[in-house]
Amino acid sequence: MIGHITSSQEAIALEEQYGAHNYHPLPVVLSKGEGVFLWDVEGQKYYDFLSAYSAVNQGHCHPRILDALMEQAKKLTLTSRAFHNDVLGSYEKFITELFGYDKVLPMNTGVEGGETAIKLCRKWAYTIKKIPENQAKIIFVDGNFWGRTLAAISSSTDPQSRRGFGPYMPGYELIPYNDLSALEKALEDPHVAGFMVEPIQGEAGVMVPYSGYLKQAYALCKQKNVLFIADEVQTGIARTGRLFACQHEDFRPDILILGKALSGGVMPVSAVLADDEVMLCIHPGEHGSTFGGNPLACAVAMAALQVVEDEKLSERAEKLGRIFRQRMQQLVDKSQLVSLVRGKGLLNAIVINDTEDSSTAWDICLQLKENGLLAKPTHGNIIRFAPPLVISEEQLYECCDIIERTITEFKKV
Ligand code: IF1
Repeated sequence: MIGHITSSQEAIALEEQYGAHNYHPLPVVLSKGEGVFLWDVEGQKYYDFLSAYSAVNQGHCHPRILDALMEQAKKLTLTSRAFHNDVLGSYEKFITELFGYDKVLPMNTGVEGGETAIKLCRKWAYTIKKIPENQAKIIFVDGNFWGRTLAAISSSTDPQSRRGFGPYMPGYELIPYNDLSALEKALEDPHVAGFMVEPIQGEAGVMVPYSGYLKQAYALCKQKNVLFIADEVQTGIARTGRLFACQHEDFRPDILILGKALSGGVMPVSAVLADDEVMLCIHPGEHGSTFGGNPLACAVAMAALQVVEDEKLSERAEKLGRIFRQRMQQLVDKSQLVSLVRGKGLLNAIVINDTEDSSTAWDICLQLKENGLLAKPTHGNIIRFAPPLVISEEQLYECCDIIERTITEFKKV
């Protein structure tokens, strides 16, 4: 095979030499994935507890999703939207009925979903709410993360994401997360068009708002004719124990953004769902992308969503997530090193009790890797644990044993 890698060391050296240095990965080089497992170049097997940031909820290389990919790939992969294709309409019907919206705007990456949602919100503001042109404001919360484009980092409160990339997108306002009075105050401004928020903040460290925050925030937005935009790129597709996380509080966001596991991790597929009043504010030629809604992505996404339904991945995430947090709570109770566990469904994190040295979480992840489990810290001393939702109960217990043993035996170097 062209450029066949024969050792992890060789792979890392090539990336160091020829690739941009925009990541600092854990020192492991993966070459095979199946279900909850990954294998490195040397054949070492690992449990995947990151799931590519919740993009492989259905497990690596799910056979039904791969079959859909290969079947469609042999027929037609891309037409652009200059022409119709014979898969898009069926996919649009399927996903809008599954999630309960009038329409979908198909894109590719999660951040394109966010950009699409903000364009829809602004267009709705000028067309329907009659906010003066170029005066629409979007409210975001501290700790938000919705991607790496200039519009996305313009709302970021994380210096690493934001610093050195100015000037920034105007028309944004930041308020504290999980603080309804701050939202109520911000909504007094008649030029506010939308409030965009992750139901659980993934990158910020699996920050779970208090029960009722999301629903009450939605109610405040409704009172002020402001669109509630849910960024469910990471929390959606069964990850938190529901098809999408807002369902925990029984409300429908005005705009729902999906990505990542929408394709089961086989290719970038994202989607923005909304009802006609919002969606029809964008007219032909005002938005889109070369690959948005391509037949390959549509076929893959339908299979990926069908797997979520048929394998009851939401119910599994709910049940196994409770078991996981119970086990981690036992660890919190007896270990000095872990101060708390938090999460919903199978999106969880532990907080490492070491404020001085933020490398402790990293060192623990290195040890977890040696013990056969792959995870990565988010900001500071927080380790996110998010296995594929197809993990079995026995495998989950085995992984809890690995985590407990690693933490208990951990010695700072
Ligand atoms: C990286 C973080 C996670 C997301 C939410 C939109 C997007 C993401 C809630 C954009 C993407 C990815 C990006 C990836 C690592 C990962 C990540 F660490 F960056 F922050 F998951 F937490 N909304 N998150 O989490 O989707 O355009 O990437 O498809 O940039 O390193 P995307």
